[in-house]
Amino acid sequence: MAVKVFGSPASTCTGRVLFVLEELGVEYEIVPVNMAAGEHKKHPHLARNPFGQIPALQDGDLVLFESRVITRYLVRKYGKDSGLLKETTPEAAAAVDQWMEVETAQFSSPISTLVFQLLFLPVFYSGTTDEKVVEAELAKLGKVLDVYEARLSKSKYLAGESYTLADLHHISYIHYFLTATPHASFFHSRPHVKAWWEAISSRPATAKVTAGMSFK
Ligand code: GS8
Repeated sequence: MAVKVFGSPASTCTGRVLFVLEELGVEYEIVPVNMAAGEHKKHPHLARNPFGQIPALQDGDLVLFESRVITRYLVRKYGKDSGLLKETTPEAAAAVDQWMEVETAQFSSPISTLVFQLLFLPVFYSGTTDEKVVEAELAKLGKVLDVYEARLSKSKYLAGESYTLADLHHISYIHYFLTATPHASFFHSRPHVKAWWEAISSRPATAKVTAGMSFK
């Protein structure tokens, strides 16, 4: 039976789950949750995610929420040998854990705020971008990307020489940041970050999912 993903292919967090399913070649079905109609805040979705957010995953009797937890589950269940978590030695696994944590703790906040201010707010909520917030978050993102530039000058991917979930977790927001904001130079002006993005965005699994990630 195919795995069910409750969400929307255009959503950043749903995308995170779809990238892994495509990487692993796991059969899946997307069950749309109509956020405009508030379906995410109602039964039956609240039984899947009590916080009323997308995505959620159903695999047989198991129901899970939190996209970064779902990705790890999928690798452990369907892709032990994929190298996406490098659970071969404690040291290799720690490198993946460290950069996954950096994505959550350092990278996600500024880039998601920027994508919200520059794309979601004007497009969905007819709001006005707050330029002061944009300026402050761009400064924070720049500092994070300086650390990435230094790291990626030493290894091709964040956790070493092979692609892992640490890289994959970044894709959704970078995709929207580059396609829907005027600040692509933040990534393109840092040569190692640029090469890293080119490597991860050109993977067939990435390209297949990002083709469906658009709000236009
Ligand atoms: C965040 C989910 C989330 O913010 C995860 O799964 O990684 N930490 C969680 N989902 C957004 C859509 S962005 O893809 C959402 O459901 N927003 C509606 C809301 O919060 O009401």
